[in-house]
Amino acid sequence: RTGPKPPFISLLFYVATDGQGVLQPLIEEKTRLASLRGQTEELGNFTITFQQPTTEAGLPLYARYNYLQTKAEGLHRLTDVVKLSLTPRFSYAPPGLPKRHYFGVDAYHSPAGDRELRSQLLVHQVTVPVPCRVEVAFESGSVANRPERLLAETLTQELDTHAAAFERRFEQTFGLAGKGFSQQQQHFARALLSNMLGGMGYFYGHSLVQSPHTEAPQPYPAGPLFTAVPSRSFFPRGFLWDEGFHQLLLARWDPALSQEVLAHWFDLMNAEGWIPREQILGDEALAKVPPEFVVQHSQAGNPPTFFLALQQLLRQGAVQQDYLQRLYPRLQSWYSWYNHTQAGPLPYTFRWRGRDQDTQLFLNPKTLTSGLDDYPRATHPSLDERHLDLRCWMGIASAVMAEVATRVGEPASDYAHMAARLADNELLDQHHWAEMLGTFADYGNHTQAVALEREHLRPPPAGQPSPIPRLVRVVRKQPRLQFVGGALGYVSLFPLLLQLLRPDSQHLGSLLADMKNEQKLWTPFGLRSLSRSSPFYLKRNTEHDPPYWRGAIWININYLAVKALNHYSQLEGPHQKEAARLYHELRANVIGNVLQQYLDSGYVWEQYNDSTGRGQGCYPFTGWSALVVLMMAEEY
Ligand code: 6A9
Repeated sequence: RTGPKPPFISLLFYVATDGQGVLQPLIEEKTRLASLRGQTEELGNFTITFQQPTTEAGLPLYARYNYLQTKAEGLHRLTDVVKLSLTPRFSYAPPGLPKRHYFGVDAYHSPAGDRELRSQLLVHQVTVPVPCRVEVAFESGSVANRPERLLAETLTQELDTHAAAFERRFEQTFGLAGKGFSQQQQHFARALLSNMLGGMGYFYGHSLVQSPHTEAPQPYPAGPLFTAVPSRSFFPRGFLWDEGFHQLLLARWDPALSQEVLAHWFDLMNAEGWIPREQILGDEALAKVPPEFVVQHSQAGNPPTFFLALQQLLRQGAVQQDYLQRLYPRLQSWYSWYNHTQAGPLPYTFRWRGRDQDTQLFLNPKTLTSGLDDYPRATHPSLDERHLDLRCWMGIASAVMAEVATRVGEPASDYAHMAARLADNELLDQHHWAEMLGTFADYGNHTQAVALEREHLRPPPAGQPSPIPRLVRVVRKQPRLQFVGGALGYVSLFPLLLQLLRPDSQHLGSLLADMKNEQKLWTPFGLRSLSRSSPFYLKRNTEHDPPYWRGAIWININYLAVKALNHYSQLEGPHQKEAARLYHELRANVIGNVLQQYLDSGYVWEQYNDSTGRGQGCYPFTGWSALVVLMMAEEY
């Protein structure tokens, strides 16, 4: 018979141990790995069963089987071992069809030498026509006493029961059906929450830390961290300020879980009260990070968003007194670390440490510690800088500290005093209101006349190759101490975002106007990070460093904006109506776009394009972008 040959495929399932544990295969009909029993420290006893493939309707299918049982140096070598064991000598001949050859796992001879072979490896290979259905069942020893095995219909029914329970609890918690959201919208919201929950992990290992006291980076003490992550596939590790945002959502779902996560993070604090920003714990996490990002600097901060999460938990009435009491000394040390090491040049001002010092190669030296990476700051980093966002974070931190101190019966007045000073709108004006710019701003050594240009190189001596000219920064006008102009965006909004402005403040009116202005921050998809009119808007920072927080829409900050607008819409004042209007529009825009992009692409994204709304950056990113669920639920 001529015509296209029906397609067939081989599926290979690997089962391997990592250092300890045993795997016992059960082989049937000489080449079929039917099941295996295993036992490891982490998993205890378990069985894995490879059912025979069927059609989608459940009828038996022609299939060929191969298996491999061997040892490998470690998990990172499994693919090599499998590849080296493949031979093309196997044949596939369904009744009535011509015989064809395929590659199958066969014998593998581990290379000579006394290398330690840490991993036992079993491979089940099944070669079948497509479409087909293959069921692989993992059953933990703890289900041994069930009347039926957790397979096929039984498993499907169990899953359905759990899914239905999840849906009920989701509705009780967030009430989206009650608010009139469609089935599709509810489904989307449940996917966001379950992805964040599913991305949570238990990590163990040590950071590599550079402190001013030692010459080379030193390993931090090893320890555990139970945490959510920004992106399961791209950044599967803990990030400090991301985690505070994650917990705003998870605290609603399961406050005990949130408290456990926060406790883990606070136990990673060193004697000086510092918690590393990015947690790269264990070999697997390390394997995903380029070497230049591995070392954590013990003078580097990150927005203390755990205070927001704690504030949320306290409002929920979910925190036990003894938990607070045990947390309190750690909170004190953490707060004091920020207060001392990130102090600004004047009382009640703050400055992020650790900005890039090289002013020659960057359009604007980055401030990774602020979390807003390349958001434009003073062009020439100096000790005179005052950072508005950090000051506002410290305002929240101080208020939460005062509240916690009171609750645990410790002296609260220093914290309360600090909170009052940082919420004092006159002092805020003095340090950060830039009359000439008509907005709040950072202060520092700054010039707006900078650009990246191709450097001019002299022709090389005869016979020498010409070097490639780099993009370098040219400064056309010397910097001077002033408010940082040309940088209207998320940083300027912080006094509103963290609700430090009084509802009758006239500056509240101007921030609302800047928000709503399409030439500045407003888009149909959410607030862009940097004004369209800024000279830094969508500008690269170096040849190899595309714009990041220079225009794109980020969901964590949009969440803070929606929350703050909701707050101001409830307080009497001259801007109440406008705040309410913007609240409804911004909320609808952000929810609408993140949902639309999810429907179009199947993913939630790290950021969204301010001209098209398209998801961009890494994906799936079900970290803080999942805060859309709280916007839908109107839980702030
Ligand atoms: C670089 C890349 C395969 C950058 O979400 C985590 C952080 C945020 O805290 C921060 O505010 N992201 C934001 O500006 C991602 C940082 C990823 C750094 C890792 C290595 C290799 O990955």
